[in-house]
Amino acid sequence: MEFIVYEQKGAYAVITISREKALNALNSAVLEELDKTIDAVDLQTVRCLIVTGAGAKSFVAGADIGEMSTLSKAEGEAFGKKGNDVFRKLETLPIPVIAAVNGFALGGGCELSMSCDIRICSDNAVFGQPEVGLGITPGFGGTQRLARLVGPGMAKQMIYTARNIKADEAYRIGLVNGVYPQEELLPAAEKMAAGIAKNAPIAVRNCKRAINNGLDVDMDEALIIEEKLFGNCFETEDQKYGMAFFLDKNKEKVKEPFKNC
Ligand code: DAK
Repeated sequence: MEFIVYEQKGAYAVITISREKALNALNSAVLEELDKTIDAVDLQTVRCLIVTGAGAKSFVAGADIGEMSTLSKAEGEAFGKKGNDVFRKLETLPIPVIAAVNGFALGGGCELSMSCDIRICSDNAVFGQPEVGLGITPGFGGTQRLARLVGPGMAKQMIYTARNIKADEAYRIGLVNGVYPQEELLPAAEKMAAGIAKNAPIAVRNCKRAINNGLDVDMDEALIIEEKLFGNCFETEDQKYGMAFFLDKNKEKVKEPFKNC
């Protein structure tokens, strides 16, 4: 891999997009490598994933404008599909994904962060969808995911004006869950990932599915999705162990790690 660093740290793993000289902009090669890296995540042992960018300046400064500038209509569609497919793969990955946004998250970078379950950022982070200033629309799901995350009014304002927002504003509108000094960002993401990884993995996965799938349908259908995934937990060893541990009044007993089965 030239542009992706993948590191598994116990029960969680970190994907670092590493094309620092172009502020980690996404060209076809980066997207291809990201795709292969996601496919290779060992879902038996990795219970949470972190996505971040290399360096202290940028998460991802968007799709590669140089590469895009010469695309034909057909090539543009193929490029858009590649990005959409990779981002959707991340969004529907069974395990939770945390975006640790360590600087610029513009265009495709903002869209990449929005395909993750949770976003936290450094205090120098900048978010924006600058596409209309380049003569295009957001093409990696920005019109859809931003409106779902921050509401249509705020999403429309950000997209129509192409105005970038800083970390504090991203926090205020609910685009990110927390803001940290740069050097504390990755440790905070890792602490969160380790905390998630400690919980019953099948239950966590079912929560992700219930929330994601439920948001696409009406409340009656959504509650049925939840019921089925709730019921599914009762076929797991982890549910039996988790509840038995709670009911066991022996305070000396130490909780064992969940077995993922
Ligand atoms: N693409 C390519 N190179 C980029 C880049 C980008 N998005 N962003 C930065 N770079 C490169 C710069 O060209 C520069 O390269 P050198 O000149 O050193 O070779 C290097 O990174 C450092 O950048 P700057 O010198 O500009 O650094 P500054 O600190 O002065 O400025 C900046 C940082 C982030 C404010 C600035 O670089 C900037 O405005 N970058 C562009 C941000 C942007 O507009 N991003 C959105 C791209 S549009 C589609 C699907 C998706 C998309 C499109 C179509 N289809 C469905 C077909 C997505 C579109 C986008 O993401």
